[in-house]
Amino acid sequence: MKKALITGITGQDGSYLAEFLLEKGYKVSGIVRRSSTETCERIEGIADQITLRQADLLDQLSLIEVIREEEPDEIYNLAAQSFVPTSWSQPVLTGEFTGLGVTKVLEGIRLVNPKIRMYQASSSEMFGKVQETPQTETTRFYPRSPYGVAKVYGHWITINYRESYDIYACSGILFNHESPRRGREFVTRKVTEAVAKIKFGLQDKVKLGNLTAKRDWGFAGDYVKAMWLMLQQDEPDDFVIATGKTHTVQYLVETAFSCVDLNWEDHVEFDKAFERPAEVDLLIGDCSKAKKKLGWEPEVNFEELIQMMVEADLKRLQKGGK
Ligand code: NAP
Ligand code: G4F
Repeated sequence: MKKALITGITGQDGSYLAEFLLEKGYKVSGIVRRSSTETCERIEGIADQITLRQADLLDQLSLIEVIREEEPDEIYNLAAQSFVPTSWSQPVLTGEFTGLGVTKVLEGIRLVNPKIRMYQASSSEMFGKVQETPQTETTRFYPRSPYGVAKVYGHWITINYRESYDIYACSGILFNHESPRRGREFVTRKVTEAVAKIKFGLQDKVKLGNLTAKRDWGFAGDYVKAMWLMLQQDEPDDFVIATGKTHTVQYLVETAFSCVDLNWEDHVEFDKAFERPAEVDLLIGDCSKAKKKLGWEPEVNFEELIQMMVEADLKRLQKGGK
């Protein structure tokens, strides 16, 4: 039985990946950081099938200890401060979690067992002010947020450990991916949750920032499969994972409101507070390499994704959920 260790198991991707690996027959363990409140909502359904270990990306020894005791074959490093606006208000913390945290995981592997395979959660935010369209594995990075800058560091340190120590480490450059488990502050979930509340008369307006930005949005459930595929190859490599289609935030809003037959213009207000000091205007990925080498393709399209998220939020509210 193969063993996998997931950092960020309580997050959106961590929860889908844990379910995917359990189905593949893995023994799955995950790192959680100490909290005074419960953070395991997304993994409640699999709680009895996984092992949770307390550690923190800021604490090198805690990572080494968990890696030594769990003896994983594969480590998926998904933990990060992942919300872009917070990276301006907490740039140092973001650098420490999202950037240096990667080195701490890699050091753990180097010291405990360099044969462990490692997946690093890189991001299309690294392309920022895009230098080429569509973006591929060779497109030059131009990050536009402290988060994007930290991810560039994490990306290159992963490649550096691969080349310096012959560690099987891969970096997945994943474009935006969403699901009903997406954090509520990200724009897709903010909109789908607002649509459900407006439909039930629980609120009337939703305040948003820039509606013209374009993103390549896919389904998180599809994207975790690509993470696993990257660690099953003969040689480690880096891959863009994307749908190859891009939409404006406004189109997202129109699509979500149309799921419940409401006119978005009656309910959306612009709020400058949600604009960013520097915006990423356009992201669209070319995942030809992943298609060819991993046999990976996205299965859920954008409209299906938004429909799935709106329906999940309606259902949750109907049940009187949080
Ligand atoms: P998420 O929902 O925000 O989850 C982040 C996870 O990291 C949570 O489990 C969080 O734990 C954990 N974490 C944060 N700081 C930590 C620390 N110091 N020590 C240990 N754990 C810590 O993010 P996601 O959407 O699943 O994304 C997963 C990864 O992919 C992230 O690295 C993100 O930057 C990257 N990524 C995401 C996307 C996307 O569109 N979703 C695209 C490209 C790359 P708590 O539950 O305790 O907060
Ligand atoms: O949903 P977002 O906050 O995601 P963003 O900034 O693209 O980052 C996500 O994707 C990255 C991959 O490219 C990940 F690495 C990262 O961890 C995260 O998962 O914002 C999307 C767009 C932006 O252009 C933003 O300006 O939506 C625009 N937007 C407009 N109004 C808003 C809002 N974003 C948020 N969060 N809230 C708004 O009210």
